[in-house]
Amino acid sequence: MIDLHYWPTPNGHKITIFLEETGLTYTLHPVNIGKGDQFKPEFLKISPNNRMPAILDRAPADGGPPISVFESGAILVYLAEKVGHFLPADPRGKAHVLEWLFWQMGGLGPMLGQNHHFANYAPEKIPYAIDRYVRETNRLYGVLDHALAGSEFVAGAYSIADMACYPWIVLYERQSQKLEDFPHLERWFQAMRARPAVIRAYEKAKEVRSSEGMSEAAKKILFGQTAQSVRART
Ligand SMILES: N[C@@H](CCC(=O)N[C@@H](CS)C(=O)NCC(=O)O)C(=O)O
Repeated sequence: MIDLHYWPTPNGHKITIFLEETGLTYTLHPVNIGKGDQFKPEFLKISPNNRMPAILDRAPADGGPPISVFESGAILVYLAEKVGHFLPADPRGKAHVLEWLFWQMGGLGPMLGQNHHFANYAPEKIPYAIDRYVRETNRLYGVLDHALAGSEFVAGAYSIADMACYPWIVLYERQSQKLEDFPHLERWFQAMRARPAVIRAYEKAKEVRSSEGMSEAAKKILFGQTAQSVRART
C-alpha cells in the first residue's frame, strides 16, 4: 500500500520503524544517495528537495489518487494520522508529541548530521567545527536525558517522537558521546533497541545497504550541492 523511497540512514530508519510497528504493507524502493538516485526525475516529482525518505500512499483514506509526502516528520505525522496510532488525537498529547518531533527535525537531526560531517567526512579536520557540533550534540543529549527522567518515552506514551529520535542516538559513538553519561537516555535507548519492530527495521536496512564506505564520487554528489545543482536537475 505504501511505496517507501528509502536509503538506510537515520532519516530512512524512522519510517521503516513506523511501518514495522504498524504492520502497514509497504514496498522499499532504494534511493542510492551516493550514486545520485535522488536526482532522478521520477524521484524529484515526489521529493523536490532531492532528499529521501519520501512515500507514495497508493490507498489514501479519501479514496482519491495516490498521495506523496516528503520530509520524514511530515511522513510520520501523515502515517500516524492514517493508522490512528503513535500521535495522540487529544490536543495536549498531540502538542507534546509534535513539539518533540519538531525538536528532532530542527535540532537533533541537523546538529548530529553536522557532527558526523565534520568528524567523519570533511576533507580537513577543523577543530572549531568538530568541537562546536560535539558540544551541541552533548547539550541535546542532555535535553533528551532530562525529558526521559520524567517519562518512559520521549513525549509520554511511545510515539513518532521516539521513532524520529532513536536512529540518531544509535550513532552515539560516532558523535563522541558516552551513553553512560545519560542514564535515562540509556534506559530508553536499550528499551527501543529491544523492540521487535526496531530490530526488523534495522534488518531491512541490511538488505539494502551497500557494503562499500562512502566513496570520493559519493562525497562529490552529496557535499557539493548548491542552487545551481537544483537548477541543473530540470
Ligand atoms: N529533513 C529531511 C532530511 C532528509 C535527508 O537529509 N536525507 C539525506 C540522507 S539522511 C539525503 O537524502 N541526502 C541526499 C543528498 O544529500 O543529496 C528529513 O527529515 O526527511
